[in-house]
Amino acid sequence: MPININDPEYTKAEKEYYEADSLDDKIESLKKMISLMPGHKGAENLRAQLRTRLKKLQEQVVKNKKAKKSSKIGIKKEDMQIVIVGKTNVGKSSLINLLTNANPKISEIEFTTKEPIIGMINLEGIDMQLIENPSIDSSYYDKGLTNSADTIFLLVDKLPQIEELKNKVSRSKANQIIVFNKIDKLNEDEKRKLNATLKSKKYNFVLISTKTKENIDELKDKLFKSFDKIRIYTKEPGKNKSSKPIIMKQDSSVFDVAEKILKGFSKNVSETKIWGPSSKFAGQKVGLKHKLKDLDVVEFKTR
Ligand SMILES: Nc1nc2c(ncn2[C@@H]2O[C@H](COP(=O)(O)OP(=O)(O)OP(=O)(O)O)[C@@H](O)[C@H]2O)c(=O)[nH]1
Ligand SMILES: [Mg+2]
Repeated sequence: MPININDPEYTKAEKEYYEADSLDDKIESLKKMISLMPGHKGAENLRAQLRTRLKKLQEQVVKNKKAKKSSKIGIKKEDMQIVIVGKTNVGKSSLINLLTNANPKISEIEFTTKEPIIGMINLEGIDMQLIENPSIDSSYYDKGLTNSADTIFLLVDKLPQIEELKNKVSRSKANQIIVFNKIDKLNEDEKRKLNATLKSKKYNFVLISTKTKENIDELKDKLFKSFDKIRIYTKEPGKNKSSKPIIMKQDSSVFDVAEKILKGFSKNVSETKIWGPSSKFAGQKVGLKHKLKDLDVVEFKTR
């Protein structure tokens, strides 16, 4: 039978418990609640219930720690980590399933994912991990995972969720991409309006559907851009550009690319021509200090 506890301290702890957005905070407030419980017999049942809940949360902490450890195994230094954050049922598992080799359970039942799901994806030659963080409004959510990400997808299927998520991840320094899912449910007019609203807020966003695979390429493109890397094609005089770009840091110069592909022999370069976004015209001759942009093509003539 539910009992009424009139202690304002207890009520405060209980409120903290329900509002806590991390496991640690939940455990703290639950411990406080237990310590503030009245000692009489009528409260025995409730006390037992709270203790069971506490035990479950503590077990989850151990599990999450294990999952986190395994998520770090085998990551090469240049690898990137993307974490999907969102409320339950927005399609986090569906997105992992679509983009990576992982096959998590997808279901209309709430809180299906109870521990982080890790999938691998290779984008433009960069290996990266895409991780589903369990629903942000559940005790399975792992704040640390979000905070260590390079980029986070704030995955939503309704507008008000955006501000809610943004508030909850305010401590993370990761790049943020708002991914609005399930647009297959909207008609053209609704899509246009949604697009205009998100634009007016100056969000970095993309509208997708994991069901129809709409705009998934745009999502990948936005993801690549969030890493602050640029793709540079190289070419030899009289030949076509390389089929695969080399990946360089943002703000790299012609010198950096020459050093990388000529393995330190940039002094052998006698002439450099460029095509693409950083050139004033196709085939422009530039010096070694010239700063490159994403998708430039660089041609080196060596002596
Ligand atoms: N119409 C439509 N339904 C979708 C789309 N993406 C996912 N769903 C459905 O939404 C429900 C939830 O999908 P999940 O991928 O399991 O969602 P989740 O965010 O991982 O949910 P939890 O792990 O339970 O928090 C499932 O019934 C999916 O089939 C979409 O693009 N369009
Ligand atoms: Mg899931």
